[in-house]
Amino acid sequence: MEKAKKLRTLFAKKKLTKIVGAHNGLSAKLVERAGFDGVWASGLEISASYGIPDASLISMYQFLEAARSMNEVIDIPIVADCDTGYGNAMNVMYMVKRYEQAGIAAVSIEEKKFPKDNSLLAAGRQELLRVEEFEGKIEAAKAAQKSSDFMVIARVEALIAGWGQEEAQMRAHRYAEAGADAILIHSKSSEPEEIIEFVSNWDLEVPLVLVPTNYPGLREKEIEALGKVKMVVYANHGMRAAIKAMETIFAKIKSDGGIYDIADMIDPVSHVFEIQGVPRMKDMERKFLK
Ligand code: SPV
Ligand code: MG
Repeated sequence: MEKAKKLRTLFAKKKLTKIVGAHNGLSAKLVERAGFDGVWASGLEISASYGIPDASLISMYQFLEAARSMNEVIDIPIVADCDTGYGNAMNVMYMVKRYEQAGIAAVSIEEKKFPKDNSLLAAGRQELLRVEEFEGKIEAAKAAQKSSDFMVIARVEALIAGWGQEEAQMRAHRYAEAGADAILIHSKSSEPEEIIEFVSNWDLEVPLVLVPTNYPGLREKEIEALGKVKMVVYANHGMRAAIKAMETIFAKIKSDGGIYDIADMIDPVSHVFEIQGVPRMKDMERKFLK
């Protein structure tokens, strides 16, 4: 089944769709192997993988290549975090064509001004577009897609920018009416009350998407009980686990003066080979290397 259709099928189910952030083939494969429904091609993770801030610094093609390399090695759908859509409505149309052609199931674009800053950044620049301009970008995205299964998620940043519940509801309504297939409502509050209030007041059929990074206390069961929320995004937890593990092992090798006491802290290379698909390659070798 096509990836966009797969994602549509997941959204049609009653249960919550759970996707996890990744930035390359390896991390995407680990998300799939862990049993999640899809991959979030995280702008934060992809930027961090270059060792640079999540601030519209790398180009659309670099983000696309990351998403494409993930998509090629997994069977679950990708929701690509496309930041602001890399410019205005024209950039959005160009972007949607390329992402859809690459087999990406959905794109998420946010109502921030280009260049953006990460939403969770303390004292980050959280400047929002005029509502009309972002409506135009959603309409442009929907006009650019070919298959009706491809999804465009509108990401509301009004709570992140501190503009309040009323503004967030108004903007979310306008984007839903402009054709968004889902509304990602983002919050950086450390308590879930802000998001719960938004979800409780949501009165359209268009489903909601949550990213509970800053309010990790809100569990899947509670999200399901709220209704209206169809997808949850665990946006960056693989990368943060990897950073911690790498920092720990590098510090230990440095202080030990060697790699003689770390075997139980790392995976054997055989596990790496297995994830890479070496056994299948060996089967092919037996068949075709003559
Ligand atoms: C990302 O993973 O890049 C996101 C989520 O957009 S957040 O970092 O919370 O903005
Ligand atoms: Mg992002």
